[in-house]
Amino acid sequence: MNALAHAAGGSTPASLRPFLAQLPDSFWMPAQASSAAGDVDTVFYAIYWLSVFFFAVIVGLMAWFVVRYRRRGPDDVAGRTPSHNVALEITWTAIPVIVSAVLFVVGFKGFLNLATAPRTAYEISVTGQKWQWFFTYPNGHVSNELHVPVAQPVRLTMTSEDVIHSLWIPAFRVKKDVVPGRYNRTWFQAETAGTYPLLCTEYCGTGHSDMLTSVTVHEPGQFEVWLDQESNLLADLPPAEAGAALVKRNGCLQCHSLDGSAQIGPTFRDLFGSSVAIRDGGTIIADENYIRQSILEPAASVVAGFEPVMPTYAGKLKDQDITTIIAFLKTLSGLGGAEPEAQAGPGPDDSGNDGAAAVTEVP
Ligand code: HEC
Ligand SMILES: [Cu+2]
Repeated sequence: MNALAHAAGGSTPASLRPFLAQLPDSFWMPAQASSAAGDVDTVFYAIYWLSVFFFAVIVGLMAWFVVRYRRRGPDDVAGRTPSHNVALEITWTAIPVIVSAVLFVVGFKGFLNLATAPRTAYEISVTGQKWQWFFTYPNGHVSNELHVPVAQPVRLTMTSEDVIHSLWIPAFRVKKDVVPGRYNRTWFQAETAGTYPLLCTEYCGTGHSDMLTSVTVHEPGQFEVWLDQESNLLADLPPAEAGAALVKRNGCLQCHSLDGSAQIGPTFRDLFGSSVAIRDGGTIIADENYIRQSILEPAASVVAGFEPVMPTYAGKLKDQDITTIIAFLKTLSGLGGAEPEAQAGPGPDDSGNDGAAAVTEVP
């Protein structure tokens, strides 16, 4: 498979299309794809059928009494009715107490189970950040989609860079808040290989709903193969292609375009080597150091006309990654030597590109 397509392919909406139709789903519920899903659904359906039962009994009796004891004429006077019945009152207190106690015990056991990962669990760190997820595997590999082995407990240790997020994998019946300044944990054991949606259920900010990605459960033995391949994927590619893959994979394109149009952030087209107007006044030549600083400390020099909303990638992108991204950005302004036609026809927002290029290009 083409390596670039491979790197980008997983995040296409196509992999999320079977949102409700991957395994045989029930009327209410997505597929049960984890070891906890069956228990969670049992409690759900117990509460559901209990509610249906009592709804039918109470509303049915009410309707029947309305008809049966209706006033039949002007002379129909209400008779004396008992105001007290100890046996009846004990019954209608005891039954709900027993029912809720049973539900509490079953629910609490499930809650403890979901909160306590087996000691042998495979650990993946999760970081929520406006507006995407980062999953870090024990070998240091970082991905935007979650990949896990089948039939093996996986613990997620989760924190947030900014606001409260909430990680939800409906098919696993797993949901937990991801809070800045602390580590929350959850775990699951996926039972059925496949791809399932993973989303953020925190809806207090504009972009949480964009935090829709997927969890891929690999067949036995395939997870290690995947991790190995992905971790070495970039090392095997020419730097500019590896940079292109990283830019896609890290969500840069949510805010930056490649075609010259300004989005939430400035376009990458013809950025390298240009002179950038800074909000606090002055201009900076977009050389390697400027790009590196923009990625690690975005607030250090904010581009005029844009808001300082870019998240820092410090700790997420290694120096090697940044070097490949720079190599990719060079190809977008014709300075990497890969696209001579870009040099011939610079973009409309080109600002002194050619002059700066000669000064800043470093072999
Ligand atoms: C949430 C939106 C967002 C994401 C995601 C994002 N950026 Fe940005 N970026 C911005 C904004 C807004 C600016 C302009 C304001 C500033 O300089 O901080 C910017 C500025 C930049 C600049 C300076 C651009 C210039 O014209 O001078 C570079 C380089 C850059 N980003 C690279 C990246 C890379 C690489 C990634 C991915 C690893 C990325 N950005 C992810 C929003 C984003
Ligand atoms: Cu979120």
